[in-house]
Amino acid sequence: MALGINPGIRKLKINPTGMDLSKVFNHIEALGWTSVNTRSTTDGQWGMLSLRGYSSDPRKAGKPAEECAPRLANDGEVIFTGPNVALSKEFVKEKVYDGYEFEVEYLHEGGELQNCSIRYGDVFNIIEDILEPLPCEFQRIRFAKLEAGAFLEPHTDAIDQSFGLNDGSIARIAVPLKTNPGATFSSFPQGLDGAERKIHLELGHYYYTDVKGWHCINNTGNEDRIHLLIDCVSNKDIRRLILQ
Ligand SMILES: O=C(O)CCC(=O)C(=O)O
Repeated sequence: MALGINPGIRKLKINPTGMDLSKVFNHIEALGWTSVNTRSTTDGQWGMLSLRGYSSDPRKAGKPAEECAPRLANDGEVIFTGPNVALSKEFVKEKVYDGYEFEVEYLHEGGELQNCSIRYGDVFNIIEDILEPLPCEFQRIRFAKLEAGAFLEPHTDAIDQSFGLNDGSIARIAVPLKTNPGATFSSFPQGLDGAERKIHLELGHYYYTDVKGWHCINNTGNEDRIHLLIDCVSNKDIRRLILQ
């Protein structure tokens, strides 16, 4: 049975992490962020660095276009007609992502799922402690930076069919590693015409974020916001943690 549950955003009952991550941030700055341009961000305002993904190169945070195969929308409309179309930036931008301008290279990463070269470096060992309470295997694990003053306008990641809570689907957990009160995550559980549910994700806590639904993020603070985005492979234990 497909799980029709749409929990939007939920705080998980896991004790928040409270470690000093300054060495991690310094190291990431030295390695450099990979800029992901969207319609509302340019020139590194939205940046990624990968610990696990489809390349050993931490700068390659994308996933295979095959994850975004053909499917039908509820009203019967074909909303993504095949992997090759993912290579058309225009189509992805205008027709599929509806507001989220994915870079072609970002979407079309071709390798096997693997740990990136930096994952077990001494500096990042500390991140393993953050992952430890999550009872599941992992797909991609990324640091994501939203610069001070930047925002991602409302979008859905529904292009990626792997999101969900059924066994084997992907549940995204976000853990704020650096944040400020002006950093918010908004979800629109009834769609864009419905109410906006805006919350600040607290430092070190774990949040399930339903990125298949409409959402946007904002950083009106004076400091960058850095989240660890953990793509969990759903199973009954992680589902229980999310839905309890
Ligand atoms: O950083 C986040 O929590 C969400 C990022 C986001 O909007 C996305 O990956 O689609």
